[in-house]
Amino acid sequence: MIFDVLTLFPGMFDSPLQESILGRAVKQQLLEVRAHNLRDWAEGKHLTTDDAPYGGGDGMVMKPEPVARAVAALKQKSPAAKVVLLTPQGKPFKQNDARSLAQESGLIFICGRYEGFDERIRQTLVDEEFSIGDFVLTGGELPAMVMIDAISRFLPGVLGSGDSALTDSFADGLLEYPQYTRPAVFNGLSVPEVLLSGDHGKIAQWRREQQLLRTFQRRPELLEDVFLSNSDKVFIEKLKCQLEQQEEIQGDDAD
Ligand code: 4GX
Repeated sequence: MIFDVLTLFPGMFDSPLQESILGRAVKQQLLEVRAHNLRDWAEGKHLTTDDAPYGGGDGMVMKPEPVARAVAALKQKSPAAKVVLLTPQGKPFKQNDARSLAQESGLIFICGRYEGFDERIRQTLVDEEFSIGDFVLTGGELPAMVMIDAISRFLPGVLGSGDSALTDSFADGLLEYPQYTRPAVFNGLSVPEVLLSGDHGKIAQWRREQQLLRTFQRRPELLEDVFLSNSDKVFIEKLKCQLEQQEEIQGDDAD
């Protein structure tokens, strides 16, 4: 897969792609990231890529023409590539988006600096607009790198069989169960006995219940979109009853 990135800071993509799993995948040519300097498509003595906003106000706005020229040039080489814009106003980027974008032959990421884009970039050049979370960063480069990382895990051969994308958190839409390794006691805390029992059926059941418990406690909204077996549903009903009882006790205390 080819990821083209338009940015004023192409160097930001170097080291994350040289290390660890992505470093190996790049060496094996399973993916390629081409970071292009947007200034290469700028014009004028100062090669400006930004300008003051119409209507006044603080901050600068990214000019549309350099981005349009750059996207046109990149699309000549990869006509099928989808153009992705990173902004806090975008659609929240989810694991399912990573999974489906991994099916594309190429993606072109537009990374903004400044306070904003000329709206016509969004209207005429962009296929999909994503946000990686409800916080404000200094530019779109780290969000693009985050998306490249999450998408690359779904490309054939990138993950070894050990850390398969199919078996980890979110593969089934639930949070992960707690994991333990040696020593058996650490800072006075023991490993749950069931994990030492050797009973693989019991261990699988405990892990499933821990996943359900964690998801129920920390991210209950995720349970709406998950396939639940009958025994999963029974377990969650128990959790709901426990929660109601606790709330009754707290209500009584307050009286
Ligand atoms: N998830 N940012 C983009 C510059 C900018 C401002 C306005 C277009 C319009 C972000 C996020 C994010 C900060 C990237 C502002 N570009 N992107 N940048 N959160 O915070 O994706």
